[in-house]
Amino acid sequence: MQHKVTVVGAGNVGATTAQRIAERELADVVMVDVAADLATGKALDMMEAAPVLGFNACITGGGDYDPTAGSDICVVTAGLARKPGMSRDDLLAKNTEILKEVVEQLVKRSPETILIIVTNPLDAMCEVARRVSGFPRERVFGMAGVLDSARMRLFIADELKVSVEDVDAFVLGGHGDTMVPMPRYATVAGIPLPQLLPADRIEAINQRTRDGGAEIVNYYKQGSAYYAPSAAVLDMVEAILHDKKKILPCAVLLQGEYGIDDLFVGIPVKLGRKGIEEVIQLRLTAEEKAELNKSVDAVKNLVKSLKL
Ligand code: TXD
Repeated sequence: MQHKVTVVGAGNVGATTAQRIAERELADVVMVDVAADLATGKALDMMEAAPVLGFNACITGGGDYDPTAGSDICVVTAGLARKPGMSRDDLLAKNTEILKEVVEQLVKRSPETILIIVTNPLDAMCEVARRVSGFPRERVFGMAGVLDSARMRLFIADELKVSVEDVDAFVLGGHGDTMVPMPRYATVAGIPLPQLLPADRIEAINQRTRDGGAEIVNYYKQGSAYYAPSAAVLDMVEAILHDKKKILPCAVLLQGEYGIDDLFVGIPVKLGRKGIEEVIQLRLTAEEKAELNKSVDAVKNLVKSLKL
């Protein structure tokens, strides 16, 4: 393949992401995990599907970072997943250590790569990756908004009994309980959502979106969502490798936009070959801005307690 994507963490999200990328023939994939045999085994298992499914991408896996050299994109999913009753923030200390080690290894071998962070707590882990890599914001950002928005789009489509393809929606803010669904900007075949549903139904969709991660955790008992998260990462990887200039909500380091400085926040951005090519500025109502500020405060508190 022309491109190489590294996925660190061969667990649920990492392995499913690797599989999706390879099956689409977007890039060769290198999986790295501290559980080296797990990564090696999953890579081989996926490759043994290649003759049946007919894809030509190569997937390898192990504990060594050397094969990651020269990666176009590195996706970081390494870390602990949430257990029931555990907040994303409980993961902070442990995953900071992991991120630090992983990002150091990656950027040593791929100094020009684009880092997509997936590990929770997402917005804080993006900040860890930024500090450790020293990368500009164009090349270090996080996946959360595409997933949260996909959930919102599904719930809208379900409510209105329409195709998911007709529904556009996005979510702003941190990837946590304070995320800000934006129904005013949601559309169904171009029709604004507030024209189609009463306020109480919209609020129910917003709340289910905020609780979307926990809803899955409660079913799985062990571990958290990975089918939709890996699909969301795929969307970002494809937008970058194909230079699509696609507008997707990502956790981006704001530098004055929305009156916020030096903090990772979920905002729609334009993704292309250079990574983040533009931060989209939306006009928010006073109420939306207040909600966003609440979400920003939650991220700020987390970042403040980072030990790095
Ligand atoms: O929207 C989002 N951003 C998210 C985030 C959506 C879903 C999952 N989200 C978070 O991603 C979740 O809370 C976790 O922090 C990560 C990974 O979730 P996953 O469900 O894939 O967790 P697993 O299955 O436990 O996999 C984690 C793997 C596992 O195989 C470990 O051995 C490995 O990470 N791991 C490491 N790999 C490399 N290096 C180090 N140090 C390391 N430590 C653990």
